[in-house]
Order: sequence, then structure tokens, then C-alpha cells
Amino acid sequence: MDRTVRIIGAPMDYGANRRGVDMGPSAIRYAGLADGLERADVEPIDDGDLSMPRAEERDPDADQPHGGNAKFLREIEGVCRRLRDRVAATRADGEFPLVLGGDHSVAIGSLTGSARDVDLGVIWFDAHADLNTPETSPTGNVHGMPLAAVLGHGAFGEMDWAPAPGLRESSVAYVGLRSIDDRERDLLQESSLTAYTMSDIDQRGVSAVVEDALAVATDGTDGVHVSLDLDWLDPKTAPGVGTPVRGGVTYREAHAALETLSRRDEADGVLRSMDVVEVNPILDEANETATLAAELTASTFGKRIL
Ligand code: HAR
Ligand code: MN
Ligand code: MN
Ligand code: MN
Repeated sequence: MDRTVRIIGAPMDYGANRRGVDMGPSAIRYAGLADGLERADVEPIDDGDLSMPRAEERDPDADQPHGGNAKFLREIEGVCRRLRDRVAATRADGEFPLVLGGDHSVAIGSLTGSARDVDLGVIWFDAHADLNTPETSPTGNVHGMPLAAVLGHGAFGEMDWAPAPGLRESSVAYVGLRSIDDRERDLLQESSLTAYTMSDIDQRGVSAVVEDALAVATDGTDGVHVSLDLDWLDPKTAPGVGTPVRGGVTYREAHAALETLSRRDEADGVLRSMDVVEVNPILDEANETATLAAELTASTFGKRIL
């Protein structure tokens, strides 16, 4: 076994506009995640799920820190702080944290945990830029805001611990964007983030684009966090997501992308943490999207056809 991967379930749905994504961790485990990792010669250790606070009445605006446009921010802040500490402790033990969402707001915890005491590069596979702030968000859903929170944009109330010194915009690369809100686009264009859209993939092929994303995320950093939002894929392939956007990558393109990461990782061990998010088995038939999530994770760790 090359390495130990510690699976941390984060069944969070507070950042999304619908229930069901909280069942992501069980659905991905049920789809054979551990077997796939073993086939990739990785030793999986399952840490179970983080506990989630109960929101009895589920009033998104109840008693929120700034009464701002960020639903359930108080609950999300608490969960992400605990997740950050679990991820940081896992890295400190020399293990690889694999966070299973839950909605994409969990990335606030995984990124800040992985960036503790190091400079972190990030590759963000997503249809969406997730760069809204409470001020710009058209929905108030925090899963559309995690990168703003960790990069220090916007007012996130008690989550003012999120901007991590080791996370710089110039070390973050998006792959596969195709749905960006107007004010979010302004933020993105003013930033030093690198964004590869679906058009870049159309023109250059996914492997070349991922090579470039790796160059951005490894330049001057100590390692790379991979954030895989399943809505990066085309909804025909991954229907079980809350916010599908047509025109995403195919099944083969997705595997090719993650195999590109794994080949680089085999050469120089650049990957240090990962999250797999936005799987909503309620919106799915036959657990297709979770199965895909498990397969793509195994590809990231080096599972090959032969
Ligand atoms: N940009 C939209 C918003 O802010 C939609 C965001 C989200 N969905 C996600 N994240 N799944 O990638 O509400
Ligand atoms: Mn996302
Ligand atoms: Mn998305
Ligand atoms: Mn405050």
C-alpha cells in the first residue's frame, strides 16, 4: 500500500438549496469507494461522518450572525471549523484527507485544514465558480461562496478565520466553468485566479487543460488540494446533483482529467487532500452519480484499466 487515505464524511446540506446532498457520504461509500481505493493500492481508513447540528425549524435566517444573505451561516461555520481541524490533524499524521460532501460549503473546512502551515495550490473542478459573497450571491446559498470565504472576499461573520495565509488566488485554477453569476464574474475578472472554462476544454482537450491547472497549482506551493464538484460533469452522466448545468464533461473526459492528476502525483506526490461534493442521491436513479464519484476518486489515486 502506497498511502493511507482517511475518509471523512461531511453530510452537510446547509449550504445548498435542497435536502438530499446530506446523503452523499453514505451513497458514495455504498457505491464501492473503499474497494476502488484498494484497487488503486491505497489503504482507506473510514473516520465516519462529522456530526451536523440540528436545525429543528430549519429557518435559514434564524439568528444568523449578520442577518446577511448567507443562509445557515452559523451552522456552516461550526461544521467547517471542526472539519478544518480534522483535516489538519490528518495531514499532521501523514495521511491523505478525503472529504465526502455534502454540499460545496464543506470546502471551507477542507481547504483551511489542508492549508494549515503550508502553501496550498487548488484545482477546482466545477460548473460554477463558487466565488459569490454574501453581498453578491443571487441565492444566499453558501455552496456558491466557499472560494470567496477562503480567499478573504465578502463579510462572512464569525467565519473570519477562513482566509488562510497559505492560500493565494494565484495558486487556484478552475477547470470546466460554465455557469457564473454577473457580479461573480466581475470578482473573478478582478482576481488573479486562473479559470479554464468548458470552451478551453473543447479547444485544447481536457488533459492539456489539467496539465496547465497543475502548473498553476504547483508553482511555489507545497501541494495541491483537489475539489471535485460532481456538477462539473454533464448532467446526462451525473444527474444526481442539485444544480445541474448542461454542457459538462463526459464520463471519459472526467476520468482522463483525474488520471492526469494521478500520473503527476505518482511522479512527485503533489496531491495532499481532496473533496468530492454535491452528490445528491435523491435526484438520481440507481445511485449513478455516487458510483461515478467513487470511480473518479479511485482514478485520482491511480486505479488503471490495466
Ligand atoms: N452561482 C449560484 C449561486 O451562487 C449557484 C452556485 C452553486 N452550486 C454549486 N456550487 N453546486 O458549485 O447560488
Ligand atoms: Mn461547487
Ligand atoms: Mn457546482
Ligand atoms: Mn462578526
